[in-house]
Amino acid sequence: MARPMLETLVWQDMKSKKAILAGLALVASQLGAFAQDPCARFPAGSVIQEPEDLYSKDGVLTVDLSYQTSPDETDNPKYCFINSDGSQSPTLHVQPGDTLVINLTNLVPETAGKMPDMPGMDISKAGEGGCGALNMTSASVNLHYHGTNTPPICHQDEVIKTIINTGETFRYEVHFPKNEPPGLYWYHPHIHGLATASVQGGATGVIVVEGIENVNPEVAGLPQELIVVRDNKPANPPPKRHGQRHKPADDDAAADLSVNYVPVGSPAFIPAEYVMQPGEKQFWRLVNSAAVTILDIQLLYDGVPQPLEIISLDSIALGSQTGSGEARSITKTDLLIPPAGRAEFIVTGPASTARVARLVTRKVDTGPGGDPDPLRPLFNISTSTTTNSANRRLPEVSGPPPAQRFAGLFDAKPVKTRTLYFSEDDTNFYITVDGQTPKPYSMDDPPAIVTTQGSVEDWIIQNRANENHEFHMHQIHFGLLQRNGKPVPATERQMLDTVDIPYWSGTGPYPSVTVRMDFRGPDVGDFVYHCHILDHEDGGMMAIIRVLPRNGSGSANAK
Ligand SMILES: [Cu+2]
Repeated sequence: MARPMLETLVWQDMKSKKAILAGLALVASQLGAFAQDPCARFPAGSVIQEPEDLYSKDGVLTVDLSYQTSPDETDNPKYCFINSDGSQSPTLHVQPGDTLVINLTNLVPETAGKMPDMPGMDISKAGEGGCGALNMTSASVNLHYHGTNTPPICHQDEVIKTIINTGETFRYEVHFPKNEPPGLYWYHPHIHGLATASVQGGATGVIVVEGIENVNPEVAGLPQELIVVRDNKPANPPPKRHGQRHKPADDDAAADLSVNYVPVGSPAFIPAEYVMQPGEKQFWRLVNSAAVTILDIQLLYDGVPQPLEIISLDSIALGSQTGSGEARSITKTDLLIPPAGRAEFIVTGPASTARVARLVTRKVDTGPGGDPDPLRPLFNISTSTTTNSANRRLPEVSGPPPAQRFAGLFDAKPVKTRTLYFSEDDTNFYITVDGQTPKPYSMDDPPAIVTTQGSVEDWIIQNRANENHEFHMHQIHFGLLQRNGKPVPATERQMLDTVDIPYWSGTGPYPSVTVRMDFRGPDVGDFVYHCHILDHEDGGMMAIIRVLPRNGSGSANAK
């Protein structure tokens, strides 16, 4: 869709070599700032840099991270995870079967944040049977290993009762299963009530489970580029729309974006900069680490949408888990990526004659009650015949595709069908099992759903609200069976961990997805599902599921 607003913007055109050098100088000058400000970010218009890469060795990756904060120029708090060498949000590379050890020290002072005020929340009970600290403060932190199929137990991927307070160090020892699908995952704080602030503050990073070239050999040997999109509070946010229902201005943004910590802020939307060889084929691995922003990415060369050859969504390579196990790809010219979603795709660089080449996110219609997500650029692409991506190439194929973690799921017989729905009123956000009474999540809630290990269930998830919501399941991926009651064609079947459900117009059937839940794996215990627009989650749109061990013995979470 053509948007006049974009055409009238003054785009930073850094196509000339001189401009690129100026961009690099900006980055260099920023290195000085990094020394003083732990959560320093790049200036607008900078060339995007990849985060530091850390690799496991002999089956273990050990990282010492500190959680820190500093104010941005409008006094909003930035948050960050700092490696012991001073780098921010390193990318953690592991192999299936590896152990990830994170010694996380919370250096955020208790006075840094504002304690959320949420109905139904009883902080004193948060520590019951707790893990780490017993009480939550405005500076509390923990980690969720988003998308990983790791155990929901203390010191692994447990977010309900894990609290790490100021001055404390907590040891995570997360065991990745041997059949963890190779792909893109991410880590972020998950303290109920503080999730939006910490994620919008920027405390998020990427986990790569290695080996995607064995799942889909098409990417073998290609240069890879990690693109981490985050959002943050704009300097002048539009009025909060929940319960208000006013029409936003066309270019209102509920949150500003950044790409690898290069801000793309309103109202100028100055894009970041990326350099590649003309016509070069690359494998882009994009994480939507935004707290509230739905992306609809599109690659435009002189206004013409370019093919995105999509290899993987939410860490599951297309075709790899949904039948024969044969990987496939699908080519699209735009792709909706919910907050927390990941997309890995092959692109071909622009010709050297291209005037303007850029990755944008298109306007998303989030509904009359939704946060505005306008059209805006992410980065411009410059071409250079001297840029070298050789050190970023994926390995060649080294073995057969790994075993399917979710084998046979689409042919399995569900033992139960449940209906859940998103709804909201002027104060709260809810996700409710149909038949139960809507209530905002409280940290001492009993499970809303109890099931048994070994079962397969179909869940119909409806949106009864006038804005989009994003269903996310912890611990397991689900198979997408239907949208609005219409089956997804077998050739388009996909496993996901986060899915967008469009808003309800107020009349007619509720928009819905039907997903197949797979509780056949080893993970039992209590974990959560929620909307991944994080201020909805902070506002109560979350609930607990309990998976009882199949033998009833409680000997849960064997690897
Ligand atoms: Cu939501």
